[in-house]
Amino acid sequence: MNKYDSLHEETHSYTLKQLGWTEEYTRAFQKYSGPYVPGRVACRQKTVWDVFIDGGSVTAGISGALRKLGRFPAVGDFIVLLHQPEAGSSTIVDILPQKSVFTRGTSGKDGTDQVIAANIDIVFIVTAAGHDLNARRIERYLSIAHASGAKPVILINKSDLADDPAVLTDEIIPVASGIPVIPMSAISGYGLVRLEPFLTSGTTIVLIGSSGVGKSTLINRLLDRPIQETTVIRDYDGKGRHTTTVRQLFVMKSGALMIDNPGLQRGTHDR
Ligand SMILES: Nc1nc2c(ncn2[C@@H]2O[C@H](COP(=O)(O)OP(=O)(O)OP(=O)(O)O)[C@@H](O)[C@H]2O)c(=O)[nH]1
Ligand SMILES: [Mg+2]
Repeated sequence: MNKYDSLHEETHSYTLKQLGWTEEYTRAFQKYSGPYVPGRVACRQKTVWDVFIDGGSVTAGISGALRKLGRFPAVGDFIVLLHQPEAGSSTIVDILPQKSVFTRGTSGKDGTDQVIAANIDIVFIVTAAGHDLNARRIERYLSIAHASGAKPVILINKSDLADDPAVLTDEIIPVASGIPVIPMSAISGYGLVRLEPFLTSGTTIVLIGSSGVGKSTLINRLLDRPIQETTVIRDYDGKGRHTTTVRQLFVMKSGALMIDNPGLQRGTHDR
């Protein structure tokens, strides 16, 4: 056994196709056979990755070769896994070509963009009624979303706190250049019906936005499993607020795949 031994193995009923796998990935995977299986990264811990495979999930490490190249799989990446359950070991040995890469938009110390998630179809830019609602901030998120190649949609959450939810969109529509702007409430359910066209099976959606706008609350509402499933990845900060600390991919009731994110920093130029 090596130090990247599988830490645990769980079963679920999702096929790779339900996890967003397409013919393109089948072609890219063709050169692998034998003990290799394809998978999709659901969560990156510090040095291990939670990976969905056909019908189950495993915790895996990465090969020395990937590590040397600095190629660390991101949430949403489709990967090649050297899966040897009899040896209790699972190692990610390759990352399949990415259809889109969603980055923070700023370069890291080593000059590489910080990848938020890979293979994203739609970006839900989440803001909320109240002090987070700001056209400059939305413009900044839109430029990151456009650079990724994924389709953006703007959600104005907590519309239950506004006297007139329709008015919430007034400041945002002028900067949205035709992109849908949807006032909604993850708590009351207002406007959720307008999300349904985007929540199709196998579609991958990443949620971005400031801390506290309700990204995790929305995911909890749309999840196919009980809310408790998400509590393990959320910290309680003692002030009555939950904060996401780990980026993670979840499967929704509708079959859509949603990636929850820790809140992004509010930019200094937003106001
Ligand atoms: N009134 C109201 N409160 C909401 C709504 N959605 C979320 N909240 C509340 O807003 C707070 C923050 O919600 P979270 O879902 O943890 O926010 P988040 O965007 O995931 O925050 P981070 O994980 O820190 O990025 C919680 O107290 C929620 O109950 C809503 O539609 N209406
Ligand atoms: Mg959260």
